[in-house]
Amino acid sequence: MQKIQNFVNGEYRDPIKGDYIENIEPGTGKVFAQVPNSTQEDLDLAVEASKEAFPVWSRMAVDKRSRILHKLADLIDYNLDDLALMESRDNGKPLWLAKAVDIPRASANFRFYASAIVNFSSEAQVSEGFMVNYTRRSPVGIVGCISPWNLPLYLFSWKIAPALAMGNCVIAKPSELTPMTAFLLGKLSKDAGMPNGVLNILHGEGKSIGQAIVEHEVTKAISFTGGTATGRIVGATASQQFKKVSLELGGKNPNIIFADCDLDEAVKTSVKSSFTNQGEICLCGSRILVEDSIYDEFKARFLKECEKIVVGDPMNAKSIMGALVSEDHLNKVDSYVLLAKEEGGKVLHGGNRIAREGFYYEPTVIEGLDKNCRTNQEEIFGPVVTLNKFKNEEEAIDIANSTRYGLSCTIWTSDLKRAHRVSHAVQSGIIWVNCWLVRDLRTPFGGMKDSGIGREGGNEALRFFSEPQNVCIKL
Ligand code: TXE
Repeated sequence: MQKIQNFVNGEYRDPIKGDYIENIEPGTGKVFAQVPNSTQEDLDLAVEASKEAFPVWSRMAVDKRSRILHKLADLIDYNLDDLALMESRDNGKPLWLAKAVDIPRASANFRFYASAIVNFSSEAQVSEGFMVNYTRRSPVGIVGCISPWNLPLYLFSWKIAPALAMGNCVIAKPSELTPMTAFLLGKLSKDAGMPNGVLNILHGEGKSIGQAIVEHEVTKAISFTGGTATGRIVGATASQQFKKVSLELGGKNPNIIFADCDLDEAVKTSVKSSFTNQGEICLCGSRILVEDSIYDEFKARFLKECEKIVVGDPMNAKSIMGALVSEDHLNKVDSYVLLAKEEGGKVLHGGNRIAREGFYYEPTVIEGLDKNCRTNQEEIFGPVVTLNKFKNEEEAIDIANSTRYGLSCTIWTSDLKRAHRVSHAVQSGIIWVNCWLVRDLRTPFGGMKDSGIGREGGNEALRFFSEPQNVCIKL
């Protein structure tokens, strides 16, 4: 049984108190590793290492920092197969998906920020003959990065890459459900030439070591991705010390389909936006809103495509969906389908656990629910979508905006004016028109309302991980 370790001050270390938690493989339901359940003593070591490393890393020439991050991206590419296998075994997602998306995106995240930092500039204002003002953007110092289980290395790297590029030292905690790729990243960062103590990776439960990272006075900024309930706790803790905090939380994203859309494309992409990664992506379009004139046709075509979805062993190339991340999460998803039936919903497809070892659930489609019922209001975060119809644009926008979330929205229409009009009326931080999950890393990423605060991505993330200072010099 593999016992993974923390990565502190450039070396792998056992947890000081010797406490471990079991890591269960979703695809089999069996324990496949032991994960450190780190404590304050482990954090103290990471803090000392970060403090020691900060002067060197923050003052390192930007192009040298950039080269180290480019090298790390190369090493991720070179180790793609091993990383993808660990990602798939850890999370339950199909191996082909980890190979095609998760690991390449982790490499792309480091490469993007390795480039962005050498092109990053700040501002100066000159009042001729009177004064010069310039904004100095220095690293914040030591930052805490806490990431979730759904896209483990993808989102772990999405946080730590800009933080490192900006010259900060990082104390990072991956989800205790999916620690393996972050564990492997430690060695790769050392092989890339990153000085000891710049990146420290602590494993363990959120309520203990996660909370301790947020509470520690040395972490000056916290970047968190996870559930809205946890984000509320993290935000409240960080604000006590006036820390910078970025919260990328849950979503209950509308997928709005107008009668004038390219229906073939809308159906094909809606299957992906409903069930990719077992529906465990905060950007999934879990509420499908269809203009009533095409509702029956869309429903028939969508259900026909759902029939083709193979749910199975994540290691099998034929599996379109793998396993849900844990037994708890499987029970949560199943409880929402039971709730949907109680709320009057009709299950059109799926709606059942799959009787085999591991945590498998059928892709599930439910219609006939009111927009305000819990099933349409709460984030399920699994392979469950609801179908609703609308009469006109106003009703579509009203339903879309009827939840406390505001992360993303997809709009299917051939009417350009309508695309802009509806986009501007929907309360979501990210809008896709006639596409889904198309990403340009320069764009600000994040949500409104209960989907969080702050924006990741592009220069927004570099600014988040920097401390602006205005210097005014009288001429
Ligand atoms: O997230 P948690 P979970 C949603 C989704 C899911 C729900 C719960 O609905 O069902 O959140 O998922 C750490 N201080 N999303 O339980 O609890 C924890 O160890 C500091 C959407 O995985 O939010 C983990 O590393 N850290 C989301 C991370 O926070 C704490 C993706 C996320 O855990 C902590 C994931 C604390 N007090 C879940 N408590 C998205 N937006 O993509 C926990 N953690």
